[in-house]
Amino acid sequence: MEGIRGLLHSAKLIGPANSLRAVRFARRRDGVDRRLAPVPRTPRRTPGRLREARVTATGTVIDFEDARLEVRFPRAGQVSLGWDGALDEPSYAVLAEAATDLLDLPSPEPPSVKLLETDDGWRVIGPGITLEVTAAGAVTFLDDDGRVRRSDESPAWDGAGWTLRTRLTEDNTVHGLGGRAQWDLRGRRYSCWNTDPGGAWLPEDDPLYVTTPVYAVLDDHGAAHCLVDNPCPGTVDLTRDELVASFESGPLRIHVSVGSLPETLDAYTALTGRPTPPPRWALGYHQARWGYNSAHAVREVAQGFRDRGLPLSAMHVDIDHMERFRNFSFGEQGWADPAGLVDNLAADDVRLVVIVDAGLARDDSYPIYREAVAGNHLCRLPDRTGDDGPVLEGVVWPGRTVFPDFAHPAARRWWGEQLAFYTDLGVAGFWHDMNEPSCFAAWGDPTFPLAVRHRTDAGVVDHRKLHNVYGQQMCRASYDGLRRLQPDRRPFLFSRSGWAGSQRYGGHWSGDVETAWSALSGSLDQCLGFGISGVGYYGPDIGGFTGEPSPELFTRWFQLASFLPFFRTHCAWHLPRREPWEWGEEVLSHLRGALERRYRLLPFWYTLALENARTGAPYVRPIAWCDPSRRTESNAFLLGDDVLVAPVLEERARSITVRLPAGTWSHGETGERFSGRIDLAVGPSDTPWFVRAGAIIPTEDDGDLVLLVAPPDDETPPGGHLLTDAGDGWDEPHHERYRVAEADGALVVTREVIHQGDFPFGGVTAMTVGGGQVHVS
Ligand code: MIG
Repeated sequence: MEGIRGLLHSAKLIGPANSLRAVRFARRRDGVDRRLAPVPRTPRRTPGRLREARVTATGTVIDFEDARLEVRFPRAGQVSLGWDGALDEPSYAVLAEAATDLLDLPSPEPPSVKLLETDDGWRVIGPGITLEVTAAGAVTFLDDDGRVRRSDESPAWDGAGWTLRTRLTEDNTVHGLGGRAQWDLRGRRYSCWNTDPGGAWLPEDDPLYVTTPVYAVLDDHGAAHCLVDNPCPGTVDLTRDELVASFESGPLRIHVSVGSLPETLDAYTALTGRPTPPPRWALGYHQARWGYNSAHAVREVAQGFRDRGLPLSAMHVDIDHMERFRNFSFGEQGWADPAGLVDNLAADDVRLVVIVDAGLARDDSYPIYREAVAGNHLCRLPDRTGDDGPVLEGVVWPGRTVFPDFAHPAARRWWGEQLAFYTDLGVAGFWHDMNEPSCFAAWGDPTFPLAVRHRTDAGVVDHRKLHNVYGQQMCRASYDGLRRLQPDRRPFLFSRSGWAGSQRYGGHWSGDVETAWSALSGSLDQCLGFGISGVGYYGPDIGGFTGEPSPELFTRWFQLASFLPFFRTHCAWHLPRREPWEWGEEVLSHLRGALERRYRLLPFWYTLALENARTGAPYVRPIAWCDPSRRTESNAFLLGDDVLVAPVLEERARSITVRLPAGTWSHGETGERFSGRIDLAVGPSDTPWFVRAGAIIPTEDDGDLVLLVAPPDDETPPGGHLLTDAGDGWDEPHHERYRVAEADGALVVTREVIHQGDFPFGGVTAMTVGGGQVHVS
């Protein structure tokens, strides 16, 4: 929103005093940035002619007249390319460099690489992937079957900036780029600059909070997945028959994996870090709201769930819990006994999750601010000579606000220690907001001045080079802090902003998604796109953040989110209450159905979470996961490999058309068997879901493990598996595998324990999806 209308809108939201400050901030920012040296422009440069190529200890070096290309093979089917030393520059994405202090890193042997001279350049043959490099520096990527998976023109430099063009065929689709609200991204140009859209977003809005240059290009054979490992400002232009990546500065460095979609995500998360597994409770239902303004209000809501027999795993408190919007505080009024609140919730097995903003109140009476100043942990502006100048002051909820320099190792460590305030009280989870970073600015980009200096492990850089990883480094600081504070617990953390590798620290949520039917499917597209970008744990604000959903829209959103990893209702303070019983008895019965199904399916969700942490396979998978020819579809999705969900995404829908992937599928509620394209009637309580024939889905009932079996068809039965553990901690999960067979006219499931670990269930029984008898042996 621009101009006067935008100003008025934000004045209403943030109040008159902060609006005035926002004007002053924008003016000061423009002043500071006017002195910023522009990115130098020099004549366009290309690599020039190829001179020689040789194999080195780590890969291959190819020298051109005016540039050097280095090629490394981190693992089979994956290749890293860097121009002019880019592969040796520090990375926030790649594990070896960006690792959290606490991870053990394997150092792989360099793989064997062969170099062959061709008519027009060199062929570099690595494990599972071959490059054809032309004399001009164009690169074609081939898989082991000799199929072209990707084809790049030779790059071009313009001063510090560069452009890389990748050919697209007409039937390629492109997905990912962080948290975009569209599945197939072709036809538009995308900015890579993390942005708080300020207000509510709709699917057509871009950029949003997470804009990582990571994407998959799909065709009938599978995927070419690519990370452009450069956090500097850039764009990805998909308006023509090519993908044009242009960056203002920073390393020209890409990591490409080829193969099936599952293989490429495995390779991507091996390189940039496996997703951290959430504790088990985080897969249940979360109730949030901006506006729970006392411990009493929180307790009352939790009680509302208990009184009605509705399951609940966590209550979230927004900035309302803080004393004058100060991180690491509880308000003096209404929040006198936070430990008591935690205990009270714990009695019902409910956890408390708190919001943490990136900024800190600037106030000498606030001890955390004084410590941050004393420890020199805050972001600074340059002085006249370009050295460290005054501390950056922005405007956020506390009014005058300063910001930790999360790029700085000592600041990260200090920040991590502050979380003890919450963990000592028993707070179980952390919700990171405003870390794009976001500031109230009356006009222009609502973030830091670009001139802000960040003290990274590898020297001082200005905000242009750090902006996109600020949120990710905040997560790193919190995650490492939590690991130190509670070594036996798995951190639960989710963040509005992030970048490549954020999955090491936690998940994301939608941020301020608009209340609209288009945003309902937009939030599913965002989930699928995050999955391609390496982040599995995601969920939207059910009902949308800023509007009043109709009971129907709320119900459909709740039903969709009950099939997404992060299942949470949230909205802005000025809206009516949204707890499940606020909608009347009829709606409550639909919501109760979704909640109860979710909790029955928790062993399945937990298996997906632990699988995600092992292989990077997202919980929520596009249909293209099993059928690349259906890569444009995003109105239905897979959970794992064997469950298909066809959510109702349209207003007043009375029926829904579902195209089942190959084979027979059992309806999740009735057990009725279907295949191909079907039309199904849907009532207000229905969210059609199906289980693939022969699959076995772990569910639970009253402490028992219940194996849900979809009767096999003529195809080979895939069976199923279970990963589980004590619900938290770092012990190797219990792993068992199941097969189903028919014996004497009855179905029999056999269990095979692959790794004996903590097994938290009483008995083990089985039944068919429709409730029919199955024996367990
Ligand atoms: O400027 O903390 O996206 O979930 O309720 C708004 C108040 C700040 C934005 C988050 C939203 C949260 C709200 N925050």
